[in-house]
Amino acid sequence: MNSVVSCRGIVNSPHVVCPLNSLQRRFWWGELPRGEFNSYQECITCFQVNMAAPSALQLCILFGVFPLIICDGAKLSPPNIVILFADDLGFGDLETYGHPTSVTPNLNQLSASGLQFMQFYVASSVCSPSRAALLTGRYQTRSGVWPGVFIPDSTGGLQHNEVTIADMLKPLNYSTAIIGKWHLGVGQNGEYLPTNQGFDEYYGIPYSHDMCPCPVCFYPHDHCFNDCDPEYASCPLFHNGTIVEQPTDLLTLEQRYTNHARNYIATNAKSRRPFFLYYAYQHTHHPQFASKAFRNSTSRGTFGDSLAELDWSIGQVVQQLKDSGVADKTFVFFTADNGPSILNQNRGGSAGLLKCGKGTTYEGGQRVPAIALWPGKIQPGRTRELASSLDLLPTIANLTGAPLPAGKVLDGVDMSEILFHNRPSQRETFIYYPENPNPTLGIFAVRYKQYKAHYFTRGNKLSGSTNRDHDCRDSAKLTPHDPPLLFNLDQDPGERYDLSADPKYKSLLEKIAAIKGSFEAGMTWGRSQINGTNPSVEPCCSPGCSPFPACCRCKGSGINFIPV
Ligand SMILES: [Ca+2]
Repeated sequence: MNSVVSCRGIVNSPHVVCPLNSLQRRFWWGELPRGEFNSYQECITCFQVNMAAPSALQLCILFGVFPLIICDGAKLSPPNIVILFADDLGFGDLETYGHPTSVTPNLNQLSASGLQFMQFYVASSVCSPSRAALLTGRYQTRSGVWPGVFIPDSTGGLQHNEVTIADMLKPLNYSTAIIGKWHLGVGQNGEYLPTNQGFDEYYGIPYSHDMCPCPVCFYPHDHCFNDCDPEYASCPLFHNGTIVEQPTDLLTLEQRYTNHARNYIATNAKSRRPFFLYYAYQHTHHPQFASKAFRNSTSRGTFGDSLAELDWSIGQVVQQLKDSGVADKTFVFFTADNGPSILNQNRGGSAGLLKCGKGTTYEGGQRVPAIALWPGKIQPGRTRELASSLDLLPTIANLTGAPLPAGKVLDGVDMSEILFHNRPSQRETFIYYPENPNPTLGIFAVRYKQYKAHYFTRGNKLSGSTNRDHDCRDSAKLTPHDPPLLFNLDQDPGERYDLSADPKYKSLLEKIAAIKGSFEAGMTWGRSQINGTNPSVEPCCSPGCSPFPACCRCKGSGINFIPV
């Protein structure tokens, strides 16, 4: 007996027959595959790609071995997930995005083997909210990770009732780990650390390495741009909930992070357990550091050296996936948390031809590099389809078969159409909130297809007090726009030529206003978790903390430290 079904993503296909017998249909549960199939093999392919890893039991039932489950569990297990997340890396910083002096052979290879996104957005132009949005698939305004970022003595953190990708995958027996920068709160007794947010293991510095009492610079014999220690960050290095080193030796940090990642991959691959690795690099955030092997290795200075070490590490991770025999069972996604810190000039990254950078809702603040890799599944190439870090959670849910978080409003959409079918994105819009949002002002800008409307603009010190573009400077105060500034990003990615006065765009502006109004009507602002501070929660300054950061004494804390 045959069943008429249709395949997800195949639009306008009249129908097709997927051969299911009555027993198979009786024991199938959940959504039936929809698609156009000429053979069993096509049907299998549809399942593997579109159904995103149905369980072994489901496949066995469908393809006729039920009730004897003799399928190869390794082949049918859901894919491993690896997210590689750079820090403050701009749209123009990689060779593969056009930078003339960066040295990134491994990212070049990643791009050549994978799908490179040209219009990929993060949900915020600063660290903590961007990370919250990636891990939850929800705007930071919902999860309460606003305004700004957590600092070491913040009392708050990502709330436990938020569902991270790690939380989502745990019921599927995934092993979950984060290496590197967490930046979603520590709290009293480490209550907000990753091991309380769905991750089995954590190894890293829980915030930016310039936030600790002793700021660091790089290269002992170079000019120090701030008061600094040349080789250490006084930040604590955590393994799970325990501080294992303080200050942290930056010269060996990336090597250790990378070894940890390689061992994690090898161990889980050997045990055939699916894993989720979230590797959130300290690179290339200011102040840049690198191990001795990468010092002065590029003509791009400290930023280039830091980027070169990041690139090396990514090559190591990809190589380990190959060495462990799981490269074709692993979905790898590389991106960055926000645009470049132009404040730091040539030590702060590049947005390429995009306008401004970190801390702003201009393109340079939130459009970042992104590359997806899954050998045999994702065809190499470039895409101009619109996508966001918000989309990773629903995409991973689809790939793994994990149920979406119950009772949560998601702002992401599944990217599978872009990744696997070279079809248009489900996403036509993108909403821009400022780095320091509040419910009174709300949305700053809206992208709809190739158009972007700015309702408010504001410069930011992170985009440079001396930036030649005065719109980016901190001196560019909050400015409302009515009608909103309107740019065609396909023609004008640098946001230079305002179209709003042209009457032919009147109906477009009305359409965008309706999108904005509808989104704001559906936005329930989560209670802010970033407002409270208490020095007693700062790990490195807590009484009795061991090892205590001997490089300096704590007085004040975090970014407001007072060096003594
Ligand atoms: Ca960042």
